[in-house]
Amino acid sequence: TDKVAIVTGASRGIGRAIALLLAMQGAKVVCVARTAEELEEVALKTAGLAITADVSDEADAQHIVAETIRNFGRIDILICNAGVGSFSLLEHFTLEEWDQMFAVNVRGTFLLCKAVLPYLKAQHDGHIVGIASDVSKRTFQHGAAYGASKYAQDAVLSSLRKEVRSFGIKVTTIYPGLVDTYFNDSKPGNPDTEKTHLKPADIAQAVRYVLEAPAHVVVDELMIHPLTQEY
Ligand code: NJP
Repeated sequence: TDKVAIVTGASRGIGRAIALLLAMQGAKVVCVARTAEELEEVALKTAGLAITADVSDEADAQHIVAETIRNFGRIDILICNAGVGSFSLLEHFTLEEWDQMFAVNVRGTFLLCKAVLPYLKAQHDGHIVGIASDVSKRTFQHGAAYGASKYAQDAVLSSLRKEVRSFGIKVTTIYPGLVDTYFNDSKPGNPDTEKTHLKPADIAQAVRYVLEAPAHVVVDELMIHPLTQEY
């Protein structure tokens, strides 16, 4: 493939694994995150473009898309992966934490989708893949803020799917269970999570599967859990 793909949250965890796999398959990858240093390492490995940006900022979202077009002339794939989460009883959440989860998980998805759409529509082609969560579809204690943001992100993506189908644009939402990443201040690779969590590469393989569907097929939704996870 010689496709051009924007991957948000590409510096670590799931986004990094997606960026590496897409690059291995020959895609030109635009790697986005807020922290330049980690991002440069991934951009080097993917021989792609690193853009330090905050997906929750409208000017940054437009900049990501403009730079992609300036460098590669088109956009085929947008992976809305950047996300944050923290967990506590509702009464202990601060307004700041609430707003931050909605800013990155919901506004970020909205802004990036909005910014790429004119290009995908003009091409009459393109694929948006959102990394949502299994908790986009169920509630749990300590998850009021994160869960609400992931329900909202899911609604953004599934509304969009219905709006763009007639333009030849696919929208896929992936709902992972536990994945061994840096999410919520965790550290991947410790022996405890070996059996209980998916690996970022497992999600990257799911992304590959949905992207490789024949032209007439769209995978709307894909839920993926570790076999051991109770939910
Ligand atoms: O998390 P992590 P994951 N603008 O922390 C970037 C969902 N998910 O890979 O900006 C731009 O290792 C951040 O870079 P930096 C989850 O909700 C996960 O697990 O420098 N980029 C880093 O590259 C999320 O949507 C699990 O801090 C921003 C990346 O995002 C997605 O999977 C379960 C940004 C985060 O890497 C990837 O999370 C589930 C911003 N404003 C869903 N804010 C799980 N891990 O168990 C953050 O159901 N980033």
